[in-house]
Amino acid sequence: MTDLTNTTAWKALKSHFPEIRKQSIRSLFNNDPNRGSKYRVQDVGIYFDYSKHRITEETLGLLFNLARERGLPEKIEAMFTGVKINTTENRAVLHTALRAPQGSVVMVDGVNVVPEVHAVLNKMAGFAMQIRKGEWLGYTGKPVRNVVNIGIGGSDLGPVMAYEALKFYAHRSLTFRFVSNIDGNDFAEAVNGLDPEETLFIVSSKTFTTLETMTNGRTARKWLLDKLVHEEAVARHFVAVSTNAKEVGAFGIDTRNMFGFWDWVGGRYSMDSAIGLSTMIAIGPENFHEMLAGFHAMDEHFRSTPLARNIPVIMGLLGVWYINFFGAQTQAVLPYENYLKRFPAYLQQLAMESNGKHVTLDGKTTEYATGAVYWGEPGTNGQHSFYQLIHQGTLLIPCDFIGFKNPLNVLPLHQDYLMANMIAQGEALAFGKTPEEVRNEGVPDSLVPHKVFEGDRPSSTFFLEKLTPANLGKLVAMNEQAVYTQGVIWGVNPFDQMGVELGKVLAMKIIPELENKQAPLQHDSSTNALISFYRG
Ligand code: G6Q
Repeated sequence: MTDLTNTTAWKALKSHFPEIRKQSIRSLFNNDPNRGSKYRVQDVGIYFDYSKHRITEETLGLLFNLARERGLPEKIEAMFTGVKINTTENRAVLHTALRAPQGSVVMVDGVNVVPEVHAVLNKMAGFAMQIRKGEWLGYTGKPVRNVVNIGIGGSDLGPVMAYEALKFYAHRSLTFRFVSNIDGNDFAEAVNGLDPEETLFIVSSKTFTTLETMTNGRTARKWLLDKLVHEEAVARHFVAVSTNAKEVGAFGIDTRNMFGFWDWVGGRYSMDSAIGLSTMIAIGPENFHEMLAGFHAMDEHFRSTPLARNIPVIMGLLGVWYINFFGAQTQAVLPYENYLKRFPAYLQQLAMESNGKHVTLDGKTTEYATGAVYWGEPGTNGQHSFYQLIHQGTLLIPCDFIGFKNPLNVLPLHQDYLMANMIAQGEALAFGKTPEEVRNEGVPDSLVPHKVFEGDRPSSTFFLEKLTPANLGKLVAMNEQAVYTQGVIWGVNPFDQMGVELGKVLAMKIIPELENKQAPLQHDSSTNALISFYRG
C-alpha cells in the first residue's frame, strides 16, 4: 500500500491546511450561516453536530478522499466478514458478531459463530436471573447478594464503565464491586463489609493467566475459605469468564460455571461478550439485549451509511485532521451525564491501546503521528478544573461533548442548568470573546488580554434522548468504529497491544529480586538503586 503521506489526498490536505488554519470558526460561520444544520448528522438516535470544527466542505471532501484512498469501505467490510485483519496475531476481529441478531450469519473459519454467541448469552441470562431472583445460593444456603468482578484492562474497564453508566437500571438490592489492581488495597476495599457467605466472584480473564487477576483470584479464594473452610464452597462462590477452560479448571472453578468467548474478541472490545456478565446480572438480560441492539444499530450505520453521513467515519477523520495537520495530541471526552463518569477512562484504553502504534501493518515506522491521548471528566465538574487550559491555554484540544435531552433522575432545575452549560461550552470554545467585546464590557485595558478568549477551539456535540442501555451501546460502538477508521487511515493494527508486554516481562524478573534480598542486580544504575532502596 502507498505510504500515507504519499497518497494524493494527503498531499492535497497538506496544501489545503494553511488556508484553513488562518480562518476563524467565527468567519466560517459568517461565510455560511447554515453551518449548524449543514454539518450535522441525525441518525440511529444520535444528533451529531460537527459544525464547530475547523473544516470546510473542501476539507471534508479531501478527508473522504483520503478514506477511500486508504480503502476504508473495503476494510470495514473485511472486519464485518471475518477477514483476519489482526494480521500480527493472525485473527479475525469480530466484536460486531457479539451483537449480531439471532439468525444472522457471521462465518469464521467456515463456522457460523452467531449461534455460539447466542448460546453463551442464553447461559449468561439463566445464571443472571438465578442471582437476580435470589435463587443462586451460596455454600451455606444464603442467597448471593454481592457480586465482585475480578479482572483488569479489557476485563475490567468495560464492566466498570457499563455498571456505572447503567446503575439507574441496576438491581438495587445486589451490591457490585470491581477489583483490578494488583495493589492489595483494591481487593481489601472491594470486599470490605461483605459477607463471604453471600458473595460471588466472577473471575474475568480471557487468557486466565494474567498476573493481577490470578493473584486477586487466589486472594479471593483464601478470603472465602477463611470463613467457609470447605473447598467445595468454591464452586458456589466462583464463576469464570474466559477462553481458557484448561486454566479455569486448574484454578478450581467448575467449568460448567464458565462463560466462554473467542479469540476473535479483543479484550478492550469485549464488554458485550461474557465479560459483561456482571453488567447482565446488574441490569438484567432484557436490558443487556437492548444494549446489544444499540451496538448493532451503530454497526449497521457504520457498515452501510455513505462516508459523508457516517458518524464514526466523520469522527475518525476529524481526529486525523487535528492530530496530523494541526498537531493536536489529545482528545477530551466530556460527558454531561454523571453516570458516564468512567466513560473517558474506558475510551482511553479503547483508543490508546488500539492506535498507540508507531509501526504500520507492513512493519514500517510511521512518519506521522498516530493515536491521541484520550482523557476527560464529566461536565460540569471539569469546568471548575481543567477547562481553563482548553479555553485559554496554548494547546489545541478537540472536545467531544455528550449530552442527553431527558435526565434519568428528574429534579427541578438540574437538567436545564446541565445542558445549558454543555451547549455554552461548545459556543465559548468556538467563538470566544474578542478584545473589543471585552473592552465594551468596561474592562480596564490592563486586564483585556487576560479576559480575551481566542476561540477556534473545535468541538463535536453528541446529543441523545436519554441514557438507556441501547444508547450506551451506540456510544460505545460509535467510538470503536471511529478508532477503527483512524487505524485504517494510519495503516496500523488497532487490534494488538504488544506495547504492554515489555514492562510485564521485566516485572517478572524483578519480583524474585525483591523477594530475595541477596539476589545480585544486573540492571542499569537507576533500576538497581531503586530495587536496593525497596529492599531497605
Ligand atoms: C485489551 C488488552 C488487555 C486485556 C488485559 C486482561 O485489549 O488485551 O487490557 O484485556 O490484559 O487480559 P485477560 O482478560 O486475559 O486477563
